[in-house]
Amino acid sequence: MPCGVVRRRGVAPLVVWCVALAFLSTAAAGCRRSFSGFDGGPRPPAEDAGPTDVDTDGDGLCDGQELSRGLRADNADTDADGYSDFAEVSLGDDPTLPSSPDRERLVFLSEASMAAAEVAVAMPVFGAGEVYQGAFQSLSQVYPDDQTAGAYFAGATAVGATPGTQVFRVEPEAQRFVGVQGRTLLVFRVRFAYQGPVRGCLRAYPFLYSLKREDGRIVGQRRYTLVVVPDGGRPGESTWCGASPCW
Ligand SMILES: [Ca+2]
Ligand SMILES: [Ca+2]
Repeated sequence: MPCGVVRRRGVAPLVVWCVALAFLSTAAAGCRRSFSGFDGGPRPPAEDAGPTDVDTDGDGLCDGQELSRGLRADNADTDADGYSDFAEVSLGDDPTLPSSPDRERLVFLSEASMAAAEVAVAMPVFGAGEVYQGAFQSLSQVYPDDQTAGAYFAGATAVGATPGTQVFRVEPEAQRFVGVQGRTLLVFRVRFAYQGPVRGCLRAYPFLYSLKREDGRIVGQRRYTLVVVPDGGRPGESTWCGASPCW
């Protein structure tokens, strides 16, 4: 026990040390409460966080949540990066950091009939003749509607490898590379198509693309966010969908 380390130096240092440990423990517990969120954790107590049923800026995040996270309750986009506080919190991004979310991991899909989007996913492997197969997976729904990225998923294909000579065969529709030898970059294309009702506001859905070896082991994984954008709009100009009641 750390307290024992200072016991030889007298009672006063021991008390100070223990009080400090108790303070830090309490502070850490408070932080865990504040940042519990869409993983199903409890809301912070009202007396710690402020109003829990008022959403002054209408972004979907209650004033109490905004204050407990150091966000502006009167501004839907605290860091002015075009992504609402509620969207960033729900996706696990940092609503106080303009460089978050990572723009390299966003896929934009227009909310218009026949609209399509795609992303190239490249993952390196070091093969010894094995089979590698890609797989799309929607992450659990964190935005307050009934959709996931899977609702817009239109298929994925294996498109090529670098160097191509180190792959025996490519099976595009099966998302599979057969007989991979040595250090090789495997490239897949993941496609989305818009379908469903027009909501006229931005929303975002996370998804994973994973690479499995033939023994079932996942050897690569990338996380992206599909951002559905009103026709002709974009982040920074269009309004983000909120939540009612606020979270
Ligand atoms: Ca709010
Ligand atoms: Ca933001």
